[in-house]
Amino acid sequence: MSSDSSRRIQVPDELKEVLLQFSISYLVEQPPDLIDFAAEYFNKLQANRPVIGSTDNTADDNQSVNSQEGDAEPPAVQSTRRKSVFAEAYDPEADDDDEGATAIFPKTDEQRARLIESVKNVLLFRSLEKEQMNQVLDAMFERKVQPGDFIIRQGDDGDNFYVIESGIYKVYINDKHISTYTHTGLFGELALLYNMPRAATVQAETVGLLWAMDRQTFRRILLKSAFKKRKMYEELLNSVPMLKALQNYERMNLADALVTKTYENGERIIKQGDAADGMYFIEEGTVSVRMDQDNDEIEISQLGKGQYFGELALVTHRPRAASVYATGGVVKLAFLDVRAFERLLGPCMDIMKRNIDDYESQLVKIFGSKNNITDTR
Ligand code: 1OR
Ligand code: 1OR
Repeated sequence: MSSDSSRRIQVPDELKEVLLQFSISYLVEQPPDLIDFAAEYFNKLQANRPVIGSTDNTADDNQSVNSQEGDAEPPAVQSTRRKSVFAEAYDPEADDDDEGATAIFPKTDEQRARLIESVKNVLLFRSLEKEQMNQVLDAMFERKVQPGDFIIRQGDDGDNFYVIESGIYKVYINDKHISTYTHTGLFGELALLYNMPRAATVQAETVGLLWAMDRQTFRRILLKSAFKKRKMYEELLNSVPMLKALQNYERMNLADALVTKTYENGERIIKQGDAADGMYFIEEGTVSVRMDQDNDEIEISQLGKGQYFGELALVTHRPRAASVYATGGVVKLAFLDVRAFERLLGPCMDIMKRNIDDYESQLVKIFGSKNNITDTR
């Protein structure tokens, strides 16, 4: 980089994370035009900024992977060194051995707790579903390091990706010290992401603990999951009539903001009277909507795949108007938190309000009177 050997480049974690997220978005989307894609990506990131970079963000906001359906071409992330970075385009369909054997490294409860703590702030992991997260946690293994150990050598083939639990690690490029990790962060992802030789050498300065993940797991689960999640929500969101009011682009934004939650048969998802934290789209299964009535609950509606609920309290800023339970087996929901709701569903507001008017007329039919569910509108 610089010929001035006294100059040390500190690489902020945020920069790495942002570039990594961007790269993954690019790889999973493979848009035809890189620059258009990048412009749109970073504009969106900026528009969603209130949460970016603040100390403790919620998963969905931090996770702004990206949107836009195809337009773009080859990129230039880290263009100073990896010119052919995207030569090997990621083809998740060709990578269809993902259900195959992923290594499992048994862990004690204590180890698992430490691992969870270590990966808590890794954005890349936040887009994982519970199931995938578990696979990833299972596949990670602990590595103790001693001062002076070389974890990665520049130019080698990429084997593992590392999350730091503790220790100080120095990064060298062409024997020049360019940055240091102190007890936090991740490294070794670039070679796996781009299928390129290691870009730098990483050496432990102190004793330390790392959590490693092999290349296959990284690509099969982390990279592939981002792609799959997008596809999955794309289909779900295309099947929700209300969301036709959104542009494709906006729907993809929405897909990025969703978090999958699963509930067992009979489990309560929403409790009438509670404050609202978000709304739900039904990916799989059915739910029963019930209202309190004379110390009992009566079912007022059943909802299934492609339908949504929990929007009413967000629109009216009132407590939950009804309780909602999982019925008929496991229910898989896509949860949208209130902040993302307000940011992303503006164009659907009129439709939601019309549907809410329907609730009111149903209410009159069922209970013979208005039950105050929407009267603050
Ligand atoms: P890797 O798999 O290539 C070496 O193995 C790792 O060092 C690399 O992934 C990153 O995780 C980490 N350039 C390249 N790799 C870096 C850098 C870096 N800093 C840390 N690593 N920098 C110099 C860029 C010219 C700093 C980033 C701006
Ligand atoms: P929420 O945030 O108030 C409960 O949490 C959710 O149940 C509510 O949003 C709606 O999404 C959903 N009346 C009120 N809420 C209903 C109704 C409903 N149906 C589903 N929800 N009615 C049923 C209309 C077929 C009218 C009341 C009888």
